[in-house]
Amino acid sequence: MMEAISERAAKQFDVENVRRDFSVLERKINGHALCYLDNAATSQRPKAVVDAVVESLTWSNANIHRAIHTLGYEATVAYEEAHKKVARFINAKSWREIVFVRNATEALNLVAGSWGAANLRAGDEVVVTIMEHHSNIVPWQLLAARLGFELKFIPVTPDGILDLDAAAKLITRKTKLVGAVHASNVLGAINPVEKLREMARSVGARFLLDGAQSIPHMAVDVRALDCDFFAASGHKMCGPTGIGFLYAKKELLDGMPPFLGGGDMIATVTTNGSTWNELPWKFEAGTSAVAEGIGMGAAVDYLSNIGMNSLFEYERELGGYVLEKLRALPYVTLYGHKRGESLAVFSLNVEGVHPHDGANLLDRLGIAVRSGHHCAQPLMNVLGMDNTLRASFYFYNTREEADRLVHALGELKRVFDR
Ligand code: 7TS
Repeated sequence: MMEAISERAAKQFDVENVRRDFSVLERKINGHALCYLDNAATSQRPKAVVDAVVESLTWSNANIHRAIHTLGYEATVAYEEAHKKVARFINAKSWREIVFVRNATEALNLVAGSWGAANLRAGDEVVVTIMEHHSNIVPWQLLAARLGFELKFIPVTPDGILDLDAAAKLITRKTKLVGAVHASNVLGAINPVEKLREMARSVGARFLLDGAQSIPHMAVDVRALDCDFFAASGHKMCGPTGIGFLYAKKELLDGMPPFLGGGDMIATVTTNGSTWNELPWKFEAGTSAVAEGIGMGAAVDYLSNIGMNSLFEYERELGGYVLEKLRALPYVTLYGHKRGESLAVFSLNVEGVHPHDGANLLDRLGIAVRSGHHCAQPLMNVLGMDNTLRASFYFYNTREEADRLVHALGELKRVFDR
């Protein structure tokens, strides 16, 4: 039954049609058609997003929330509308729960710097997973050094999935926040976040999701997830760089102190003190990334038009195809993808080939992948790897591109065996 539904959804999705929205896919790199498999680092942007940014910069450029002239009004309305689009996209109760920031990193720093600094003290514990990107580790380490609370890590099993038995023991009455990456940027694993949320709730802890990798690929419903915080970057979901968002429940944002102080985030300022603007502006200090915010709104429109379920099914089917091919290569070690559901993100090593050399040779064949530690060194350490090659697919990738990757890995092996 699942098979049939999945096949149908994948058929409705017309990859050749969506590829036409991305001019960059027409590029030749070193004489080969570009095969872009570095989507976990950043996605490409469709024409609709580029047009929205250019349109804003060209025709409606003004500062927002300040001027009463026409351009100021247009920019203000469009920027606010982008918040509403993001709110609808993730099914937030109110658009005032959406705070625009620079990227997921800034969203996570906002949670630590505002909620964390106001609510954590010595004796408390914050529990995150060992799969976190550095951006959901380092802000907590910095704060722990100041406040004296403890940061603990949920381990992974040798299969590369979260160890929920260990999580159940680590999450106790001392735990004030449980934070988890929704989908891993290294292993592709989609984490059992509902189970973690239940553990967090059972001890009265807040629950934070790093959705930087999940939201580009799957339908996200923050009310169904019932998370307190959700962080994302625009540039991984077809939007511009320099823009991302933090979702947080309104009652939490209401009680949190501002993160940055300055223009636009205040209601009144006197020499004795200040009062804060209404949400979300209380957390958006200074002149906003207006065109980028509008671009992220256009990205959300674009993805909604495709349909996140149809996109997810297409990628699941493509990911299954890639997995089968990679597993058939005896000289490739693939990390993760052993149990549970995963995105089409494949971290691997080719016997006898350093990942940087591998990535370099793949680039000569027009194939863009990332090599390195993927900003997840604690995970790499426990899995016993320093560096990997990572091929991360998105909805505009095809089976032909997967075949090119597999063929090129064979080339790598042959070249380095010589
Ligand atoms: N969280 C996860 C899970 C990520 O994968 C990344 C970026 C971030 C947070 C931070 O996003 P930023 O937009 O604030 O930088 N991950 C990667 C990657 O895997 N390769 O390059 C960036």
